Amino acid sequence: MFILPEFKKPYNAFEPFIDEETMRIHHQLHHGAYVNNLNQALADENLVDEKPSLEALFEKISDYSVKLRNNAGGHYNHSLFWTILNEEKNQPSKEFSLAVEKSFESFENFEELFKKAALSVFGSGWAWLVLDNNELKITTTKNQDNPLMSDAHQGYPLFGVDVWEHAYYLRYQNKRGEYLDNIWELLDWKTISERFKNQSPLSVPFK
Ligand code: MN3
Repeated sequence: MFILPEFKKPYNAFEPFIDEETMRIHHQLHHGAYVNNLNQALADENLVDEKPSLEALFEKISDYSVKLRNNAGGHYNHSLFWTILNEEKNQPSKEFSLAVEKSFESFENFEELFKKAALSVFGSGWAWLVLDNNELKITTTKNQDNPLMSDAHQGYPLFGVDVWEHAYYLRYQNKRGEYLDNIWELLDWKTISERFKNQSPLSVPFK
């Protein structure tokens, strides 16, 4: 069974950019529900004994139910999201910075393009920076879809930003742009640079 990863910081760690109540509800209730519903969906499809990884499920995602799709995506997306937020600012690696400049000319331009993409998501979804054939690209997905899903084939996600209203509504209401500007202050460039270097599978807890 998948289990909800522990939240490794106090829920108020990202104040004032993301408020404590939003973080608590987002982790315990939203992410918690994705994990529970994913376990149910795996049971419904007799997949529990196989103990498939999230990446293995994504490879054959169109073979499975919508419930499995939404909740496997929800579990991966949120597990990744918590790891790429850090209230202590850090710097990207040289290799990653060069790749950003190669694809987007400058970091400032990258930030602007990312924000534009994230604002363009109609309704609920995610904006992503992916690595596709050694090239950085900005993409978006609807609902809890993930760039690794076989019918999306967008590449390996270096980081994603949750643009569901539940990620920001308490503090920002309809001001998604302001949330995006502020979340940029929290991105953990060290972790993102490591994902760029290693492209490791996401580590998620089981019991
Ligand atoms: Mn969310």
